[in-house]
Amino acid sequence: PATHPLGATHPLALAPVTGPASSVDGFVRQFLRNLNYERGVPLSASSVNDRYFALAMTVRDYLMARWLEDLRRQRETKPKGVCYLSAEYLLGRQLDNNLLASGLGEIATEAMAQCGIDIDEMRAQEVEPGLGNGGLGRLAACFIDSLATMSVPNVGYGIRYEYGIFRQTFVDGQQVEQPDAWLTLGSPWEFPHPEGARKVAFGGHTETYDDGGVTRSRWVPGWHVQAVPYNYMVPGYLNGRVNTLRLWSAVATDAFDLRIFNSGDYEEAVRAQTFAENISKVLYPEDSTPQGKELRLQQQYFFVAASISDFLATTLGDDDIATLPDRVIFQLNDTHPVIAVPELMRVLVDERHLEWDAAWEITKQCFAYTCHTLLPEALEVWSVDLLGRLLPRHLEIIYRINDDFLDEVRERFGDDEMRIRNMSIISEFPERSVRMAYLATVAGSKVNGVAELHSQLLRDKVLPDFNEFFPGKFTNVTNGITPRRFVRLANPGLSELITEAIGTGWLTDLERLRELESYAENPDFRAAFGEVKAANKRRLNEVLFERDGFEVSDGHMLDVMVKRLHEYKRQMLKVLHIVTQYESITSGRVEAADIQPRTFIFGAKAAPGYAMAKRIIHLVNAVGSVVNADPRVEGRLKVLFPPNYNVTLAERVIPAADLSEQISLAGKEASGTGNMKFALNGALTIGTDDGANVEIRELVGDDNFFLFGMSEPQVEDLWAAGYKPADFYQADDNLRRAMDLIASGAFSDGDKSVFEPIVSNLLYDDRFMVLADYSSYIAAQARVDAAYADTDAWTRSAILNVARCGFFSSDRSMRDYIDRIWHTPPML
Ligand code: NBX
Repeated sequence: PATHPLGATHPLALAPVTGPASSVDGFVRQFLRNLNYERGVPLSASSVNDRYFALAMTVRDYLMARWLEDLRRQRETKPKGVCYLSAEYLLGRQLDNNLLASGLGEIATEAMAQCGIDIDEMRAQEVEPGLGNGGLGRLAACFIDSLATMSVPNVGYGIRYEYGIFRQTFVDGQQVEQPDAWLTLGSPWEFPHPEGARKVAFGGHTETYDDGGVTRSRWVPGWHVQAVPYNYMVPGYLNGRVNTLRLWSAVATDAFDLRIFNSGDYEEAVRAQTFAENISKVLYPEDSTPQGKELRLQQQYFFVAASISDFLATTLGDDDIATLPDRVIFQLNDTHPVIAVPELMRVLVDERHLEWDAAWEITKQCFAYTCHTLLPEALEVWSVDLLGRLLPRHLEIIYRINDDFLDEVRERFGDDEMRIRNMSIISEFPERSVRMAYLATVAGSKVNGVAELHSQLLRDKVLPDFNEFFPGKFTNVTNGITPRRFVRLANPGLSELITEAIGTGWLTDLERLRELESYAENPDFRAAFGEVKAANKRRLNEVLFERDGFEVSDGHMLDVMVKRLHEYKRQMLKVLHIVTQYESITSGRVEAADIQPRTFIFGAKAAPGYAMAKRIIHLVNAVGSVVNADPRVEGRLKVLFPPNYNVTLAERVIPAADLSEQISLAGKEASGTGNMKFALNGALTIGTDDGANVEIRELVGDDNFFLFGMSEPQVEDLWAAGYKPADFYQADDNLRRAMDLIASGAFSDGDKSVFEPIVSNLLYDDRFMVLADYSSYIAAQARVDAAYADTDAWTRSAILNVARCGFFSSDRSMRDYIDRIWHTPPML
């Protein structure tokens, strides 16, 4: 019998197309087959969506044999794999990514041309799956790309939200959220498997029972939902590997449904169905500030319970449960999936009847935890009341874990009640609740921060008692980004230039960018590099004109700040800089001709309930309207705020940028990953000594980085000394003028009340010390202006940024996780 990867035993059942046989003719044939037989339309009557689907399916077909082959080999060789548990995956568009990974880009373009189809129109048809808020979700997407590229067995587990991150629009400069109905036209990339559904329980009560002389606990749930898996291919870059992303969708169970339906209560039946399906309905748009909502806990438990059950059923199968740590490591992407810890304990103890201690030994080896924050308000807690209602058995298990843990603490440190209180997984104030980060730390084999500084602060400031108690548990893995999407796809011009200079290996070995260092001294290379940047600006202008009607000025420095709107990230500092420039020119103290022409680009969504963030968005738009309409600064200052910043827009904006704004208060940004994307695309950074900025600056050198602001220890000292922002306002004329201009109503048609809360907050509270860092920031911006005037020297620095940032490949991050945390060798 044939041993074709598709498993065909009949010679005629061989796959129609496979990798090596790929040709333009073959691609056209398969495309038309998909259009006719899968979409059910002839080419002549096909819609753009039909053609997009048929194209995507054709790419899928090429990857399919590899996918099945990888799954078969994994079943056979039983390697240890990584199950990445993440409530968010901010994937971005898939078509180009999958064309690149499969090496089909040129063939597909030619095949479409032969069919009279513009492949760019196909690209534009794809709605990006925005199943994440920002950095944390995008990091997960980069990591699964790298694992596939490195041939490491991995399943990414998450939630198939029907609505992703909201679509942002502006009405009179204010954010208005629209639902992101990304599935309306269907998605060609997903494979639903209703037969693989897992049943997830909620509510009810617990009881003990006698099991042949052994007293056991069990959970008697109150209700269930079905978790239906949708599989997505995660192809490695040109290596013939395809991993899996498995996202769960909630549907009502038949039983639940039918019972009520048969009782004649139609409305109640439909209500029950709606209730169940709400669980995967929408992504929570809060980034960094958890809301403690019941539905959110339902989402968390829903996807981790389904994932663990799925792994045990489909991968561990009948193998001895004690071998679980040899087969899997569950990586917890922040605390959102931490309920997986008591869930695995419940399965091991209640269902598989392991002794508690044996189960705990297994569980500890199977988890590791990544923390992505330092903000105390971002550390997730669940009230015992809510948790006990929704997951009563899990609450009991958490109490037992805590009791055992605190016993150990007492054994080591004696009855140090203060320490016990501080380390307890259960906190008593302001209400009795479970500290999920503590639970993750106690259970995880390792705990990591996401940049050197962050990991250090985690050890020293956030979890010092745990660091003392668990020596060696804490480690750092600095974040990274995938160079396939964020350099090769986003910046084809630069990619070509790099490949011409140093050959092709750099995309999977990003440290090789070092070889570009000598090219920084080559005038021809600098000229070509400058031309690529100029071309990227034109590409951006096209998109901004098309999507937002913006007219962009030529020859401007592009100064870009794109990231979620959060006070700690300090978009307000950027606003104060712009207002200062504007005020100093319009008041005649500075000649417009004396400053570098700049276009400021913002991109930022605010959580819908975050009032201050929304006000800041309003202010940015208001400043933009006034500045852009004022002839006195025409050709010198421009402010653009395209709405709905997302991965697709990032891919256009970042390669065009000259200046990358990374200006958080030191000690607040865990890492940042946008900072890495900008540097690798040849922007210079103006930034604080925060997150991964620290490592970027160390690598690119002080001459190629604009550092400003207080260091983290200086921030601490100023707090300790008693920070009075008004003193800074009084002491700095420029700052006073900028603040006064905002307060005067100059950007709100004379209405002083509109932005008063922003001004007051800065003057009398200013948690993130915007005013304290203002003068240092303005001085750094003057250095930026001076440096930009020497175009050639600027370009040289930009090239050195690219050459020296290979460290920030997510392939390197994955290697660090593998070596220090996972111990999962690649499959050969
Ligand atoms: O994670 C971000 C950090 O702020 C960045 O510094 C870091 O680079 C990035 C990747 O490590 N955190 C983040 O994006 N958090 C969330 O998105 C988030 C989402 C939901 C939620 C809490 C946080 N409930």
